[in-house]
Amino acid sequence: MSENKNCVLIGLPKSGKSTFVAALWHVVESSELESSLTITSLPADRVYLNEIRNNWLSCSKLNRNKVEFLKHITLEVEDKDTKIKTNFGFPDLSGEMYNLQFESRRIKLDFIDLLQKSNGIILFVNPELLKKPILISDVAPLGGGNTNVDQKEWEHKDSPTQVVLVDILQMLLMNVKGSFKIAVVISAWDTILNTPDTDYNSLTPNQWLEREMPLLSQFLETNNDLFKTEFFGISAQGGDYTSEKDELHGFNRQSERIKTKFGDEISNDITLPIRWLIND
Ligand SMILES: Nc1nc2c(ncn2[C@@H]2O[C@H](COP(=O)(O)OP(=O)(O)OP(=O)(O)O)[C@@H](O)[C@H]2O)c(=O)[nH]1
Ligand SMILES: [Mg+2]
Repeated sequence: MSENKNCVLIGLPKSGKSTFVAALWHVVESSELESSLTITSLPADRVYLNEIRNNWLSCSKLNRNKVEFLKHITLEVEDKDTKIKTNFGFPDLSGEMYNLQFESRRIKLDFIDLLQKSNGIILFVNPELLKKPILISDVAPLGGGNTNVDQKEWEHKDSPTQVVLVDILQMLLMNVKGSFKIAVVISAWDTILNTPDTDYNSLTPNQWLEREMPLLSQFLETNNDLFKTEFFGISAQGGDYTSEKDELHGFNRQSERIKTKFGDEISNDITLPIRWLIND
């Protein structure tokens, strides 16, 4: 008998959700590499999974999912060590929907239903698309005076990424019960590994979040009585599809281009966050 576990993938547009799903599906279906989880039966509906996987294999960017998009995916997975089987459900959703949740401060009932059936979430952050806070010192020197910054009406889309994510998490967490887990995935981790600054490219995912998104990091830390948190740096593509395409195609086994940083360790195992979410 397999246990049922569910999680919701959360992240703003282009945060890397669908690319993660595409790479994960390739890894578990192809069994090219030994990973922590394997699938024990194929899901009935594989059309979407195969479509995004084909894009992933040919190093082509995925289309952004539209607001109303919701693709239910359930995989029956087995843990390599414990041999425990789990039916793991995780719908792929549109990042635009989360933007709308932030703007309207409303969550649809069917989304609340998804959350209440879930044991956790995977929160995706794309380090390439961070909107950083603007410091008061950058805008107006003390005592006023001229500034070179254009003045304009504030809009929701001007909010720093970490403010939006904390707001979304606060709304979501009001609707969950029992023990809950948050796996934070910093996507496009290759962009961090490829920077020449050795202090930066050697950061653990947790240290990266503390440094680049302190509000989100502190929110997760202060609320650690409400949920457990773990941090993963994942390069689901393995690199940039334009400038590094030849190198990415050069891998005999495409699963080898994936990189996962967990603590100080780097591996190809993209299943690690799922395994952490599933295990008690
Ligand atoms: N360099 C690099 N870029 C990545 C990686 N993963 C995703 N990206 C890029 O990030 C962007 C968004 O990827 P998606 O997976 O489509 O993002 P999403 O969260 O599904 O976006 P929505 O469907 O709009 O919610 C694309 O431009 C990808 O090429 C990676 O591992 N490395
Ligand atoms: Mg998507």
